[in-house]
Amino acid sequence: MSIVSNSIINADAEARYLSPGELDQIKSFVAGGQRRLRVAQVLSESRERIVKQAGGALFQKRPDIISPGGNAYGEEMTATCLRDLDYYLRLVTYGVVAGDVTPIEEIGVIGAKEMYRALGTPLEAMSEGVRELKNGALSLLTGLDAEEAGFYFDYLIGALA
Ligand SMILES: CCC1=C(C)/C(=C/C2=NC(=C\c3[nH]c(/C=C4\NC(=O)[C@H](C)[C@H]4CC)c(C)c3CCC(=O)O)/C(CCC(=O)O)=C2C)NC1=O
Repeated sequence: MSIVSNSIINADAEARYLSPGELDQIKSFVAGGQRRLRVAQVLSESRERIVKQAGGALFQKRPDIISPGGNAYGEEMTATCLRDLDYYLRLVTYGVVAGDVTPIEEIGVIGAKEMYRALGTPLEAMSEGVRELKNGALSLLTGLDAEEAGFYFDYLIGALA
């Protein structure tokens, strides 16, 4: 789940101390801690705005999904669609805090494509929605903070496409 717990599990499986290489990796994980927490805080605090804007941008690009016959057509389905965008933004904050894509993968990627196919939800539009989340999120971040967040959004965009 994170470099710390993974390293401990691996080392203990071999009944050994953490190796210098593992300690180095943990050191850089700890050194980036402030930044990751700051990024997660910004995204959490701005979640409503980020999701609303991303939804608006997605529906403008893909009016078909909210038109009759579209997967997100009708008030209830549109709300479910926005809820999914909020889910994915939340998962990105988990990844940022953990410094690892595993929580995103385990909670929101494994089995997701099959599920969306079964629901008739267009995956490329879902991925596009995450891209819009990224645009909104990165407009609130700069430098290494933006880079850090961008990594997790890019992972998800690729995983859902
Ligand atoms: C945190 C992990 C997690 C995820 C990811 C998740 C997704 C998820 N999205 C669903 C539905 C849905 N998801 C969408 C989303 C969209 N339709 C579109 O055309 C757009 C591309 C997109 C919005 C960007 C829609 C419209 C439904 C309802 C589809 C239906 O009921 O026919 C459902 C089916 C059950 C339900 O309606 O709640 C699940 C489980 N649930 C979870 O617990």
